[in-house]
Amino acid sequence: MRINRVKKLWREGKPAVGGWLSIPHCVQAEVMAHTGLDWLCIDMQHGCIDYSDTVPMLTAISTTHVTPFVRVPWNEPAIIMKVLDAGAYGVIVPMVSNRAEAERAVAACRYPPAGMRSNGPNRVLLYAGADYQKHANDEVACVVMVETLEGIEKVDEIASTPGVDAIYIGPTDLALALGLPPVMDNDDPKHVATVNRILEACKRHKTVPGIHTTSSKFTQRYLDQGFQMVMLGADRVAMSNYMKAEVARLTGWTPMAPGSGANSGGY
Ligand code: 3PY
Ligand code: MG
Repeated sequence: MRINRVKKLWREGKPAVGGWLSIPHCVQAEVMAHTGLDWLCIDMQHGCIDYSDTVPMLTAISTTHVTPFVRVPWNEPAIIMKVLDAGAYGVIVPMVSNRAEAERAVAACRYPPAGMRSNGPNRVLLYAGADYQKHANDEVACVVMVETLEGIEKVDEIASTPGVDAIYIGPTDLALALGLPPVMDNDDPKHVATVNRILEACKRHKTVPGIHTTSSKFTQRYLDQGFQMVMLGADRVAMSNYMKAEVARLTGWTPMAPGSGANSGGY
């Protein structure tokens, strides 16, 4: 089986930096896969992305050495198994709040006896190789998000759940859970303390710590703190920021007022 390059980096104690795909098309997925990142995540939770978009996006990513992840819309075994069958090498499961929910996510990612994943790999056999089922339980990454109040309180039981490879912090849901505005790159002391609390729990249980950002400044900060799965930038945001900055550089021409699509989020 083709190895999961990101899990190899984690096993070696190294970090992996990734990007986020919210636009439902294979071409921009391929463009993003040529930017030097270790992994890309196709966002089926908040991105405008459906299963029929996800499959060609996975195919586009597999023209490179970038490791493909999918954030599923919810902690549902059916969609977790279906994106793995199509070639995702890792899933990111949103809003996991306790041990039972973490176990549910793990079980969907692992073939018996470790879990309850149903046999039926399709496109992943072309990407991974014919011996996929033999090694999938070790190579597939099960990443659960901690971003709710209950999840913060129960972070130790989540981080110590067998089969959970990484905990990924969603900074804006985390902010809402703390009663703060949903700011992505967040300097609020309460937010910083909670991020550190989750990081420490990950270190205690030898689970990979991960977090979403929207800038190299915060990506670097979290890498320096020891996070090993850090998201640097999303396709939609990169496109929007770049064009707005270029528009602003021109003189002798009056640009139209930007639409309300001006964004501060990381999706
Ligand atoms: C959040 O900010 O809540 C996220 O889920 C980011 O991916
Ligand atoms: Mg979230």
